[in-house]
Amino acid sequence: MRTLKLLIGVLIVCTAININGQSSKRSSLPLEYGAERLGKRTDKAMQKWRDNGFGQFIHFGLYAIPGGFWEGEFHSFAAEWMRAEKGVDTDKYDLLYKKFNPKQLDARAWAKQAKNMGAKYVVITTKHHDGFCLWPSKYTEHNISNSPYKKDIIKQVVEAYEAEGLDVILYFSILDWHHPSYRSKLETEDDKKEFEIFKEFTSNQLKELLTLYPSVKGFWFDGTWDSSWKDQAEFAYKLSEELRAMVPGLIIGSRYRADDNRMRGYDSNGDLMGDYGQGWERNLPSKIEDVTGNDWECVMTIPHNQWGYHSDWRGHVKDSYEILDMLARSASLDGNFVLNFGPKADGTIRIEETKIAEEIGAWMKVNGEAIHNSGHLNWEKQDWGYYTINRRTNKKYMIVFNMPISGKLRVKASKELNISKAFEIGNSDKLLKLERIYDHGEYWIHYDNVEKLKSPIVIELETSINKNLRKIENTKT
Ligand code: JFZ
Repeated sequence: MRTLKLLIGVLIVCTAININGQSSKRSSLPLEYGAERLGKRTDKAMQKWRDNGFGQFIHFGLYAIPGGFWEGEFHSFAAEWMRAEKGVDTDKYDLLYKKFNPKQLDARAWAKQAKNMGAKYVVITTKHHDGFCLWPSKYTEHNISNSPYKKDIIKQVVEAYEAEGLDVILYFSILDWHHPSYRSKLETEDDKKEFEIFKEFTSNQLKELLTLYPSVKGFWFDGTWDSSWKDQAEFAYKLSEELRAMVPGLIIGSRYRADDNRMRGYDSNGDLMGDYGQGWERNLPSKIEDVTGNDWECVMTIPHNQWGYHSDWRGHVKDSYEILDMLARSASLDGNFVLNFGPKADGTIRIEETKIAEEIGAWMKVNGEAIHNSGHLNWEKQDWGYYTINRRTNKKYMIVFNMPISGKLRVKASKELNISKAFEIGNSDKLLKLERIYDHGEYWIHYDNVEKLKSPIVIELETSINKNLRKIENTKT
């Protein structure tokens, strides 16, 4: 009897420890295919991705030919979705490959433009939902080598961008409207049989891409929302392991796969799957808590919602300052920002995008150090803009988008630091007036050129350890 009591007692204690142990970590349903890890990856490849900060997206494919108009009719929805639009004959659409001939494509010009814009990586569509491949895939006829253009576009892009020192990430849509074995739902035995064929095709294509372009840094997966794919937790997980083994350091975002319970993005325990949050599409977090301690990336269009080329951008089209604001906000919240370009069917980049790339580039040339390698500084946010801190140099920046008409900028630093100097980036000779509100870590910076201001400025702050802090803390009690 006594031993039984003892046993029960021990059991209760153990259970309590177990419960406590778990609750201090997270809710933890046992998952075979949940998050790969908790928290950020710490390896060099991921560090590089994080430090890159700013990328370019390219959506290029057959959809550039209709460019938002099907047989003369305007379609307002995303141009790259044309094949799925009402009234579009899919057989006719698929025959567009016979006209795909971007003769003026100059991948080196694209790469130079991206570099001058300040981008450090590119994400390029190898295959979008329409299934047309920009590389000569062995596994489908529906690829670039059967077009009049013939030449491998992915190879050109990889070579050109890498020659300019940019990293390349391959966009790949799992969803494939062209492949006969693709199914969105697996309702019958036949569906399941066909989808097995499709899974093998997908695996083959992904391995083919890494074999042909082993220098790429990752995959940007899309088209993973159908229930047929959500059923494939084990397959998808194992496939990603095979791909990671082929290219050490390979980066895969959270949009790739589902867990044991068909949850995507975050697994059933609420933990991020993949290496970074991929859910910030045309949308940005507003505070650091929103990103739950993970790496993340925002992908953004210049017009409202057009990724592929649309010849008639209607509605609000963002200007370069709006885009820079989003880029700065992303850096300030520890995320990457990727700006989309949709080249024309001839392979050139439209004038509106070129203008934006040049304007952003001009600003980045002066101020890029506040973006690249830079991340969150945990000082209380002020209405004038964003703080960033350079992870390499520890330099602190104020990216000022909303300069008050008074030119007076409030700064609430952490009490551990003194701000000793404030100056506009690249102008360290001309110190800005710095008013210190004694002992509160609070400052006012006076910017006296407000009427001449033409674009957002970056103010660099020099700080030193506040030696008086102990004294201050002691006098408080
Ligand atoms: C997808 C594609 O359908 C689209 O054509 C484009 O390639 C874009 C980058 O990705 O669209 C999505 C995917 C996910 C969300 C929204 C649009 N989402 O998670 O909100």
